[in-house]
Amino acid sequence: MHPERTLILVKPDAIQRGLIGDIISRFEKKGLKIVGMKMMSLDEAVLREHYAHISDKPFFPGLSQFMMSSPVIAICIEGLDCVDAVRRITGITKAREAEAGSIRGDFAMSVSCNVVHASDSIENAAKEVPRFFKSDETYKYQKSEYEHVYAEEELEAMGG
Ligand code: IDP
Ligand code: MG
Repeated sequence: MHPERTLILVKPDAIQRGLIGDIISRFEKKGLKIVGMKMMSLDEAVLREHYAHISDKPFFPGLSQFMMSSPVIAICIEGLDCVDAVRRITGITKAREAEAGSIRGDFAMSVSCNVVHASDSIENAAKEVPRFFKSDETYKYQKSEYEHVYAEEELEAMGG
């Protein structure tokens, strides 16, 4: 039971399709805290780094073009064990097979245009948040709904 931060990118297909609000709303309604959010354009250098694990795949140039086809919305989210929680509500990569109720399951059909990125592990989240957010672009604040989102011992694990 640990407080964590994770990175979301609302991808260009979601920007084009008017899904920004719906996607952010899913994270808010889950009880997660948004601690950073901005629109930004990605370049090849950041995409090569961010997608290093797939940069040798034949689909990588197309994926890169897609990710640069419009700005994205970067969101830093905080919550108890939230890396895993956010991956669960994101759904699997191939969106047309993603579980109904997940963001990809409800909003997308493609393996590539799958509306959101979410960090896949605590280690990667720790690298990805600073890749997209300078230290003064994320915030610490009290969220009054927390007393209804978490139990006492969970609030203590969150640091009060
Ligand atoms: P993830 O986003 O579910 O973590 P990754 O395997 O890390 O999936 O791949 C990163 C992104 O690369 C995917 O979200 C998707 O946009 C794209 N991608 C992954 N596999 C394919 C593929 O087979 N064809 C085209 N694009 C892909
Ligand atoms: Mg991934």
